[in-house]
Amino acid sequence: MIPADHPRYRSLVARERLADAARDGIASLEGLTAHGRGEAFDYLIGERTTPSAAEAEELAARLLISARRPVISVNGNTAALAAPAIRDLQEASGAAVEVNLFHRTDERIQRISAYLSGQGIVVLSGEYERLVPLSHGRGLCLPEGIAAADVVLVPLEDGDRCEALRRMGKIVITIDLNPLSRTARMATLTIVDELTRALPAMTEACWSATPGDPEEMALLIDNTKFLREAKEAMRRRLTDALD
Ligand code: PTJ
Repeated sequence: MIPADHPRYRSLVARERLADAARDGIASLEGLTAHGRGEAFDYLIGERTTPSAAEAEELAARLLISARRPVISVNGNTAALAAPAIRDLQEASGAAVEVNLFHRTDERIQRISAYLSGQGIVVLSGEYERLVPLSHGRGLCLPEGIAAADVVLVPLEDGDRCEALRRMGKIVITIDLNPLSRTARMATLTIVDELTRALPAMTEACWSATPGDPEEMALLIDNTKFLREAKEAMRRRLTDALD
C-alpha cells in the first residue's frame, strides 16, 4: 500500500500499476525498463508539461480531429498506464484504437484488447497482416486500422516502425519523453511529455480545436523546434542544479 502523502506517490503508483500489468501479461517485462528510461527523462524536464509540449499537444489534437482515419496505436505500457485517458481521447477525437505490440504474441494482443474493451474503449479487431514493411512483430497491423490510417498516434514507440509509417506517407504523432530517441526524430510531431499528462491535455484540446487539412498542417510542423525546446528545458534544469 503506497501512502498518499509519499512525495513520490504518482511515480510509485505508476510503477505498481506497470508491475501488476506485467504480472497480468499486459505489459512486457521489457516495458518495465522502458518506463524507467522515461522516468529519468521526466526528472530532467521537471515532471511537468512545458509550454512547448502544450503547444505540440494542441497541434496533435487538431491533427487527430482533422484526420480522415485517425488511429491510436496502443502497446502494453500505454494500456497499463493510461486506459481511461485513451478512452477519453477516443471519444473526443473519434479515433480508432488498434493494439499493436513490439514484443508481440497473440495472447498479449487478446489480453490487452479484452482489458481495453473492459475500460470502455472500442478496440479494432480482425486478421493482422504484414502491411508495414518491417520484419518483426510491428510489421503486422490491421487492414482497417493502422494500414488505412492517414494520422497515427503511436505513444512510446520504437524508431523503426515510426520511420516505416512515415515512409508509407502517414502523419505520425508520438509521445516520447526522450527527445534524442530515433522515434522522436522520425515522427511528424513529437510530444515530449509524460503519457498520462499528454493524453488528457490532447483530449481537452480536441473539444475546442477547429479542423483543417491535415496534410497542410503537417507541412507546417517544425518538429526539430519541439525537440530543441525540450532539450533546452532539460539543459536549463541541469544548469540550475549546478548553482
Ligand atoms: O508492449 P510492447 O510489447 O509493444 O512494448 C512496449 C515498449 C515500450 C517496451 C516498446 O515499445 C519499446 O521498447 O519502446 P522503447 O524503444 O523503449 O521506447 C519507449 C520510449 O518511450 C523511450 O524513449 C522512453 O523514454 C519513452 N517513455 C517511457 N515511458 C514513458 C515514455 N514517454 C512518455 N511517457 C512515459 N510514461
